[in-house]
Amino acid sequence: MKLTNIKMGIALLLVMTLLSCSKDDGNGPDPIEVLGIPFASTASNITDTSFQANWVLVAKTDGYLLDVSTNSSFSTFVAEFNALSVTGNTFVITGLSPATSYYYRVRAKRGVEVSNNSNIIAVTTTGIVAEDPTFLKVKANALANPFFVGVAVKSQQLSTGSAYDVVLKNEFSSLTAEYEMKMNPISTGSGSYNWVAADKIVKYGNDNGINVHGHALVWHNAVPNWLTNFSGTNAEFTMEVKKYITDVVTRYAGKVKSWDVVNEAVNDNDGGLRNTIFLQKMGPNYIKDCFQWARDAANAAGDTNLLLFYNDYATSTNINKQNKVYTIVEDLMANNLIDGVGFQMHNTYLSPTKIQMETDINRAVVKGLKIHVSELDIQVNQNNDITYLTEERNLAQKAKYLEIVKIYNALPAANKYALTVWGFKDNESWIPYSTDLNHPGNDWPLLYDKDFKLKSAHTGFLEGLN
Ligand code: 9MR
Repeated sequence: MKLTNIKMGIALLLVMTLLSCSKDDGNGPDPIEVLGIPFASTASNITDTSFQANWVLVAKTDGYLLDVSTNSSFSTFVAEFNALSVTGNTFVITGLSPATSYYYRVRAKRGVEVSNNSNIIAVTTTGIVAEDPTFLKVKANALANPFFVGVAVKSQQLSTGSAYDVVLKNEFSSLTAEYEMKMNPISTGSGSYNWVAADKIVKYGNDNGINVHGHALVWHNAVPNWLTNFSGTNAEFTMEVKKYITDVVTRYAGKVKSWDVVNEAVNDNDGGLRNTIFLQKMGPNYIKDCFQWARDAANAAGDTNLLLFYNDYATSTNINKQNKVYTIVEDLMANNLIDGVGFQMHNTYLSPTKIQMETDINRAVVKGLKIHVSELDIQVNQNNDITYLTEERNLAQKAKYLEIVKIYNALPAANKYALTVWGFKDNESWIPYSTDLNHPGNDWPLLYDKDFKLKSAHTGFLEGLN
C-alpha cells in the first residue's frame, strides 16, 4: 500500500516536470522534429513518353529530391533526374521512350538535411517499340566477311507456308536439326535406319539454298536403346559405331556441309573425358577414331570438303573443360582430322563475360580452325526471379545477343562459319523447366516470342552486325 503511494507520487512528479518542459516559455529552441521519409505512390497520367510521379507530403520540408532510372538499382539515371529538386507532391516526367520501364523514388529535404529514400515505384510507359524488321541473313550476307546465320529446326516445322518456313527462308542461311539427325532417332537397330525426318530436313535445306550442319554423330545423350543394351564384345560395339558413322556420312555426302562428329565428350568436373558408353567400350582413342571414320566415309563418297567439328558447352567459364577440349582438338589437328570447333553457348544474360568468350574462341582462331557458335540461346530467368519478361531483362538480353554477335562478326574471315540460334520461339525452347539444366521456371531465351513477334534480342543480333 505504502509502496504504491510512493510510486504514484513519483509518476505525478514526472508528468509535472514533462509538462513544464514542453511549455513554450520563449527561452529555448523548439524540439527538433525528425525529417520524415516520403512515401511514393503509384504513377498516374502514363503516356508513351511521360508519366506523373506521385508521393505523400512530409511535414516541415522545403522540398524533395527526385530520382528516375531505367533500373531498379538506380545505377544510372534518366538525364536530369538525378536528385532533381522539386516541390509539391507530384512531378511530370517527360521526354521518355515508349514501352520502357522506369523507376522513381524521392527524398525529403529541409535545409541541408536530407531524408532516406522513399520506396521505389516502377512504371512502364505505353506504346510499342518497333523492332528493326531487317532480315538477319540479309544483313549478314552484306558484310565484308559474311557468315551463315543458322537456326535449329524440327522436321514438322518445315511444311511450306508455315510460320517457321517463312521465317526460316527469310532470315536464316543455315540450319541444324534440333534432334532428328542424332543417333537415337536414326538408328533403329544394327544396320537399320529411319531416315524420314533427317531426309526431310536435309532436302529442305538443299532445295532452298540453306546450308545444312549435321548434328551430331556421337553423343552420349542420344544412344539408341539397342546400342545401350548391346551385349556383344567391345570390338563389336566399336564396329557398330563405325558402321553408323559411315552410313550416315555416306548418305548425306555432298548434302550436309559439316558434321558435329563428337558432342560433349568432356566432363564438367575435372576436365577429364566424360565417362560415356563410348569411352567405356571403345577406349580413350574413340574420339579420334570417330573423326577418322567420318573423314574416310566422306572421302570415299567423293566429298573432300566436309567440315568436321568437335562441339561442347560451358567451355568459356569452365577452364578445366576448356583446356581438355583444346587438348582433344590439338590431337585431332595433329592427325589432320578436324576443321572447326562448335561453341554451344547456352548462355545467360550475365554469363559468360565478353572476355571469357573471346579468350575461349580465340584459342581455336589462332589454330586456324572454323568457329561455329552452334546452339546459342540466352536465358534471362535462370534464378527464377521474374514471372514475365520484364523490360529491364529484355534489354539486358538484347545487349548480350549484341555482344556475342559482335564478337563473332569481328573474327577473321577465314575462321567464320556460322552462328546458330537454338530454336525459333521462346515457348518452344528446350530451356523453360529443363531438368537437364536444372532450370526452375519459365524463360524467354530466343529471338521471337510465342507469337513469332520479333524481340529486342533480334534487334540486338542485328546491331551486333553493325
Ligand atoms: O534442344 C534439344 C532437345 O529438343 C532434344 O530433346 C535434346 C535431346 O535430343 O537435345 C537438345 O539439344 C541439345 C543438343 O543436341 C546438344 N547440346 C545441348 C542441347 C540441349 O540439351
